[in-house]
Amino acid sequence: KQIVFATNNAHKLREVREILDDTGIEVLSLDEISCNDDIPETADTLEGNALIKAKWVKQHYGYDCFADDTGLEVEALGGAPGVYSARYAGPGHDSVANVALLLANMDGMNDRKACFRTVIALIIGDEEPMLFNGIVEGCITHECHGESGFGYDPVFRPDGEKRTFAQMKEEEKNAISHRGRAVKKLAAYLAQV
Ligand code: ITT
Repeated sequence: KQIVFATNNAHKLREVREILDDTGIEVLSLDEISCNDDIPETADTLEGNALIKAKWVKQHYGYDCFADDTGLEVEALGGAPGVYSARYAGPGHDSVANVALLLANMDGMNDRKACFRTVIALIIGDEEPMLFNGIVEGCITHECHGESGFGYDPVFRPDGEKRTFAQMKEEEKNAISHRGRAVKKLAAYLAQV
């Protein structure tokens, strides 16, 4: 089975391909369907943005596809940055700036509980879109640890672990991550359609 992953994030693509490696599902990138659109993510929920991205590719390119919208929700910040995780430090700023702002905003805070949440929207043929979610609970560290992964990985330590996601191998992160959990639900669904 071939399916397009509607993402411009090369790290997400890599992780998802690794998770789906032994399933017989072939994941095509936007590059491979010659799509380099900057899809407007204007919704104020993860579900909404995942649906916008998947519907865009279905409508404009005709492919069966799925999209991933992910947010980091910090309890003591009232759930921020949440759906705005990609633009936390403002438009045009990268993950390094987002992470620096998060650590600055949490300076002196003892309650560092947080979770990563992924919502995947899937569109097959002319069926109604399906949603799959994955969540991992953890805490925000006081400084960056580790070099692997991407985004907020250097400051997120999942519960029950001594290491941040950025200190883990990709397979270790995938085994417990928000995205790993959502993609496994997606794979189980695709296996029976
Ligand atoms: P696409 O929309 O093209 O898929 P994106 O990077 O814009 O890619 P999101 O809109 O879902 O993705 O934004 C999520 C933000 O959260 C973004 O800043 C990522 O760097 C970060 N993020 C997403 N998944 C993450 C993960 O597994 N670990 C750490 N940070 C992550």
